[in-house]
Amino acid sequence: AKTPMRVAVTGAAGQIGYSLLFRIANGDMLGKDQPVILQLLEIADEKAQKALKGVMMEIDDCAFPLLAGMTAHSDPMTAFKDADFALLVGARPRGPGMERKDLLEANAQIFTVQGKALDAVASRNVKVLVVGNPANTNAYIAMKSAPSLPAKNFTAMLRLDHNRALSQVAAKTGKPVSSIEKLAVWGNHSPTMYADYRFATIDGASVKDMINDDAWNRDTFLPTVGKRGAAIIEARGLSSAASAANAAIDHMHDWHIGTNGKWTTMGIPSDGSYGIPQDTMFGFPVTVENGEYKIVQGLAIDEFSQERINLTLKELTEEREGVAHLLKA
Ligand code: NAX
Repeated sequence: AKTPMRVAVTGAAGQIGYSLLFRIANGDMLGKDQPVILQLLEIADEKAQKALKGVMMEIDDCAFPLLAGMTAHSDPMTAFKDADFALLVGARPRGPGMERKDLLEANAQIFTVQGKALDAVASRNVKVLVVGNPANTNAYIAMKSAPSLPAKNFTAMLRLDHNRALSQVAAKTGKPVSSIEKLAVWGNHSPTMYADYRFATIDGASVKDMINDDAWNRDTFLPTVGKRGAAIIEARGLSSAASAANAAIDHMHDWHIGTNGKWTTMGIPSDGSYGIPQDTMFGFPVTVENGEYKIVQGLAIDEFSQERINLTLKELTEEREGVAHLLKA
């Protein structure tokens, strides 16, 4: 039998946690032959810790054959100890009257502390996924706070946007989601993200030619994908949770297992590709092999796409500048 892998999850008693943990313990993330140990972090607050205990009771009651251990934590230094994977889901939500700047700063503090803790105690090969918003900038901060870990170990979740784009393209073309290849989402996990089906194919045929409607792309597709989170809050009264958990599972699964030559989207520190400044945590089309992602190179960027990429990059640059003073301290 395989040695158990340690999976740390923050915000474990939250909405996304409630969908995510059961799927990890069920083997959906690392494979049906891979035992896991869950190391769950919540804030020290008594109510949160009690809620976490309740979730753990339910996980116990599933009697998952792959679950080799499970611990509750309020300190990232113990929660991240020897972690092979870290899913940073917990974040500070925007409170009433809170400015974007305050939100960025509150989260910058959380992700500085967690980045330092990962740096100190996690496996040197830890694969980190930041889900908590603003996800790209939080991932950037954690990465910068963990100088002894390779920068490439830090990623941000764009997979929900990617999956949303897939399902919109499937609906528009009337083809199954599973037949769509070479789709990608560029940039920030925010309404500025640029979902790009210019290179996508279905059974080898060009999706762009099949749809052949630039107005639909600009006026329907991009706003639908970009504002999907808001549409779900409006409909459900709560933000997306099961679909977010599913995307986190997909992201980590593909990073660990590989994509078999197929494209997916990950938010990763830029290596300068496509003119995105080094270290910017940016959604790129990637393939994954042997646990290493690689940016798909050589894609033509037309004028419309360049404008979109510039817009989402500008937002990320502003977020990064907004927290720069905290990283120097
Ligand atoms: P919830 O508010 O239900 O849960 C968050 C949990 O995190 C709470 O239990 C809270 O106590 C905990 N928490 C807060 N600060 C913490 C800290 N410093 N250490 C450990 N735990 C901490 O939110 P939920 O709906 O689960 O969403 C979690 C995050 O995901 C939010 O920031 C949300 O904006 C973000 N999302 C990101 C998405 C993406 O695609 N990247 C999509 C879904 C989601 O909106």
